[in-house]
Amino acid sequence: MASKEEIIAKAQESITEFDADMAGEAAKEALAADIDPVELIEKGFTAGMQIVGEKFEQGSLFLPHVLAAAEAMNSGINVIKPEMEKRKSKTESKGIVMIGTIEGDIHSIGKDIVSSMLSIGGFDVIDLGRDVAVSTFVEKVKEMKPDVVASSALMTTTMVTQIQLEEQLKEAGIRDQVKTMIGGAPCTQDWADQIGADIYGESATDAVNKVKEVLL
Ligand code: B12
Repeated sequence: MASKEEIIAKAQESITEFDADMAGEAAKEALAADIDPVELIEKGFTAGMQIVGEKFEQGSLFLPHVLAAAEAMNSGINVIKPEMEKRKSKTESKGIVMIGTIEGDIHSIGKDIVSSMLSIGGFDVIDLGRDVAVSTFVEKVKEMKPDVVASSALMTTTMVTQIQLEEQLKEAGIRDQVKTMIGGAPCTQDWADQIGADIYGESATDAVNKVKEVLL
């Protein structure tokens, strides 16, 4: 049987080789070898996507490659999702987190990972999907009263819309009833401070730790 390092390397390679079948296989092998799904995602799939992202930025890979890498990532994650669900804390819900990718932005991979990790961490997660209108965030917060509303932004052009979310929650008179969390590659703690968001999460693990700090 392949070692843990080999399986994680295979997961990474499946993304950089845009190979959805290989990603599924690596995920199955990881489950069989009892490798922590969180580690497989972070050190395998996400690390692979980072390499693809860098090559895309340097101009040595193009959009179809990125799309194929994203598909490979999804097929790997789909294999381990049921296992992650099983590991979900069986204790009472630690709180409700509503999450979505902000209006105008269709990047969903990072948001999906954050959402899975929060769910494993024992939170009830309401995932609104991607390209979620600010008005939808606000309506859903009114209706479902989550403890945290989290927005993901992967582009400098869409992170500015996180300001509108802060403002529209204030206009609706519900800003003090919910904590706001932001994340996604261009976001920083500075940005969170500037726009008045309560929590900034750098990664999925960081998001879970910070939500725990604030709510528990
Ligand atoms: C994959 C990808 C795509 C895929 C997305 C598939 C999908 N279903 O998500 C596709 C091919 C569809 C795509 C499309 C586009 N993309 Co694109 N894409 C990427 C790429 C390569 C990787 C992003 C990714 O998934 N990373 C892996 C995940 C795991 O990491 P992550 O998202 O950062 O998430 C982690 C943390 O940030 C954090 N996190 C994420 N969300 C949240 C939320 C919260 C609340 C918290 C706490 C934490 C958190 O936790 C996650 C896990 O640890 C990046 C490059 C890069 N280096 O980021 C470009 C990038 C984001 N894309 C870019 C662009 C320009 C586009 C397009 C406009 C391209 C085009 N010309 O058509 C379109 C966007 C259209 C739109 N309206 O949104 C630019 C954005 C530049 C900018 N303005 O800032 C980037 C930076 C590439 C570049 N340098 O040009 N893209």
